[in-house]
Amino acid sequence: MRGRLITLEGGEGAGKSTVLATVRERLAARGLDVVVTREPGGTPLGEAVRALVLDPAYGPVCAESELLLMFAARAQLVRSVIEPALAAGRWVLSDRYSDASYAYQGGGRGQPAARIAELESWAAGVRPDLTLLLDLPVAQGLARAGSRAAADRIEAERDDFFERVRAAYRARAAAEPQRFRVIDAGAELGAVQAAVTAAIDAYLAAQDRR
Ligand code: Z5A
Repeated sequence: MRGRLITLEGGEGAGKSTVLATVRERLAARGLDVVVTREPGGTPLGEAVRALVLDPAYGPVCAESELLLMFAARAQLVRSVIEPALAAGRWVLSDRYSDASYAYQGGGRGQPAARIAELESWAAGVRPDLTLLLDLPVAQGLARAGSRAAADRIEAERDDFFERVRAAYRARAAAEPQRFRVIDAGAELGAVQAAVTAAIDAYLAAQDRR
């Protein structure tokens, strides 16, 4: 039986990396064989693209280049990691995926959604089965992210850019409620982890009924 692709999405400092372990453990406890990856990245080529696209030394980068680089990394990841894993019945958990392109390059940079959808269909070809959107106010996320190391090229954007990113994510979640679960990521960590666990358990229960 084909595996499932679960993605974690959200703005800066939303807590994706922090809750990823919770999701992985929940899936593994059910005996599922889980492959964890991230975007951009997850392959040697993708990690090289990540280093390029986040390095402030290359800025300013035009929106078209940024979008194509994200999909170059994604195409490689799908063909060499995601699709083989799904075909083998494994479950894939990805820290960001194509919704990030709609949010950052679409909402943030103004690239048309139709263009991104065409790239998604052609270059990626695999859509997530379940997406957990960790949503929190921009200022709160930036405060969390700001307490870490130096900002990368995209983290250095202005607040209005991140407001557009958040709005684009929320619009996608509203448009596809069957795929998205919106988690209040502004809550304290225990509450966020409990909400994430509940969302995963509900999804697994629904899979069992199929
Ligand atoms: N990008 C793009 O533009 N287009 C695309 O198609 C894709 C990506 C795929 C790299 O992503 C960048 O690429 C990203 C989008 C762009 N933009 N930037 N910059 P990334 O996911 O690797 O980088 P990130 O978004 O900067 O991740 P992040 O800031 O590390 O966010 P996070 O993983 O969601 O957060 P975290 O590391 O788990 O938590 C941040 C801090 O908050 C940390 O100190 C935690 O201990 C703390 N935290 C977490 N949860 C809580 C709660 N609940 N309470 C209190 N503190 C908390």
